[in-house]
Amino acid sequence: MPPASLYSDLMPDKTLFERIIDREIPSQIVYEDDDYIAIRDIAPKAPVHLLVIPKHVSARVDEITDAGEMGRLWLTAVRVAREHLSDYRLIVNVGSGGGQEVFHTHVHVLGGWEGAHPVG
Ligand code: DGP
Repeated sequence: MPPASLYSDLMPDKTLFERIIDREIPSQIVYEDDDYIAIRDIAPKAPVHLLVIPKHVSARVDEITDAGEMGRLWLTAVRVAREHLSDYRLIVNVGSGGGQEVFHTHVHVLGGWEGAHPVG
């Protein structure tokens, strides 16, 4: 079981990102299709910081066991990234120890640094 998140404690019925998908919480949507949505991160860690989110909910990326589903997530992340950036990072935080705060799988797309970018 994934650790309980702050958001699931506050909103037991839906994840934060489900509320964004359902337009209950406003966000800046940069991409959407039947299966995915991409939004701007509310607290960007890079000049461009997007979140690519599957509409089919899993708490953590390692709950996705279907190769097609995993592949489509990464293909969508790359597609969204390339629409905004020529070079970029894709990051997934997994579990609270891995820095995950929202337990609805998502891929971070980060980029837009001019010159030096963060090491790591
Ligand atoms: P993670 O730590 O990997 O679970 O990333 C969660 C990200 O979600 C974090 O970078 C901040 C972002 N975030 C949290 N709340 C909101 C929100 O209400 N709107 C948007 N757009 N992003 C949010």
